[in-house]
Amino acid sequence: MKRVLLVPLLLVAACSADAAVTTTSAPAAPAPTTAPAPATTDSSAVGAPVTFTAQVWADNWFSLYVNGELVGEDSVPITTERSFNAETITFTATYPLTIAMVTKDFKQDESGLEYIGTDRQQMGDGGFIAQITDTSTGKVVATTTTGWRGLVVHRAPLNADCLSSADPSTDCQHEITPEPTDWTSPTFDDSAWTAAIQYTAAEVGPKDGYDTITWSPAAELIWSGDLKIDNTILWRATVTAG
Ligand SMILES: [Ca+2]
Ligand SMILES: [Ca+2]
Repeated sequence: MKRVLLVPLLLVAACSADAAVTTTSAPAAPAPTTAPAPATTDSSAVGAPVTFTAQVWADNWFSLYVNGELVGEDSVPITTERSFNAETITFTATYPLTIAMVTKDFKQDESGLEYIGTDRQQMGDGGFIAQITDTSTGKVVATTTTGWRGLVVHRAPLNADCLSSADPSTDCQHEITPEPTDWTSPTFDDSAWTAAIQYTAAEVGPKDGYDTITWSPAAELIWSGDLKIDNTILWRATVTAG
């Protein structure tokens, strides 16, 4: 009787050993997932640093990040009335470039309106255009296009009937979306962001400074889906080669 019982016990032991081998080999599987990390690290280290110029015209204000670092911002404060001006920012970086920008249409407060309390009380509108030139080749390597992706983080007013309110700061509704963590980073996933919309010069009405720059034919005036209600937008674009 005892010999009969021993056989199944040995079989169980053998099976357990096999399972153990399979299990211990599993932790080795994550090894391939470490492969993308060096690729990302390499991308910012490979190649000699290049000097670029970024030319930007924004209604009304912008800041510019490259590969996760702030490289410049609009020198005219957004609180300046009619803060229309073009900027040229010089920076050094290595390809590929992850371009990230904040653009802001002026709003007097969370109502989204401007000239509050005057006969010009209104929704202001936005729009911007940018191009980046590789100074080692003189070529424009990036321009604003509908290939840029944006995330609207401030919308107001959500109720247009507050436009004529005597107290828009109370009556106008707004929506704020928190800025995602590390959204300027090359590794940030912006696949859920929405594609930029191209607008005509007639729609945006570009003003002072716009005509002082020779824009590439590829550079488009862009914004998100609503020039007036979308007040603050985060943008991302990638430049893979010089
Ligand atoms: Ca504006
Ligand atoms: Ca606005």
